[in-house]
Amino acid sequence: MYQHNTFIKQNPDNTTKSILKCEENQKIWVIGDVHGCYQQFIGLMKSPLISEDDMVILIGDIIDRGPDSVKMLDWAMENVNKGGKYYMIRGNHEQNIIDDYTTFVDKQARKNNYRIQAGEQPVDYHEFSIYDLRCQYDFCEYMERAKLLKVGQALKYIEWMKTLPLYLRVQVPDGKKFILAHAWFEGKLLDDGAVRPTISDEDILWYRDIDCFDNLCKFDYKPMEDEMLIHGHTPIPAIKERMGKLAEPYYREHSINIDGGCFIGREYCGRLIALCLNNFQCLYSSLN
Ligand SMILES: [Mn+2]
Repeated sequence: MYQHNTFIKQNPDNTTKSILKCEENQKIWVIGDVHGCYQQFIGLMKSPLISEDDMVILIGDIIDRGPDSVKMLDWAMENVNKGGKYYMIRGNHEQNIIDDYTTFVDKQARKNNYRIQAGEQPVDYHEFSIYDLRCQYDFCEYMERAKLLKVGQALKYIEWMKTLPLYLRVQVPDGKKFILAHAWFEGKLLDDGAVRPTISDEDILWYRDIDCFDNLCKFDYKPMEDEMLIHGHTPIPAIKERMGKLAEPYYREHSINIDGGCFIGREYCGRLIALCLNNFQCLYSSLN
């Protein structure tokens, strides 16, 4: 079941006017789905091509599948939105945990109400096992591995994930604008320069442009023409025409997929991608 109540609305009209701009000498790098591949991510960040003043934006899904979800979360909480260098948008994997937690709290709060009505003491459900969150992916296993065994210990991560926006607009010095969203975006540019999404929050996080045979399919949704869409979500090595080739960004007319499928490993053609929006230069993780 999908919960919409936890989504961030940029404002009551659901429009976004703000655009993240970089300085003349600054570059903007966008990083594809990291999925717990902390080593590859840190390796990529050490590249001399990413200068100290550049901006780095993570496209969502930093957790699950790969080996180091909790390390990646600790890193992101420490760095994202601090000092204007690192930014991140929300992926469907972050959303899943937010939803699992919301469902859990609703249920436990209801049970506590019954207890109170029956004259019993409410229980502190944050003391419950992390597995009571019934995560759809493998977040609980990663928490257990990091010896974070109680729901309460996941709370700081979940609250932080709730602060991540669903999409971001950015602009490079030559004036080119981009929309960054985890899976897809379709929107309308309004007269006052604001953008309003014309697809659901769910589609922004989940939409896939390949069919069940891994063929690219026609868009149900057209990306905006004035602001190129940068997205992740669908591992490029899974796209039929790219199978057997080391992952590189997938360019379409108004969109670029940068999910290199890092977690599947290099032997299956996965690697982490960093794309520079100023000049479309690419960097790749080199670890297995
Ligand atoms: Mn992903």
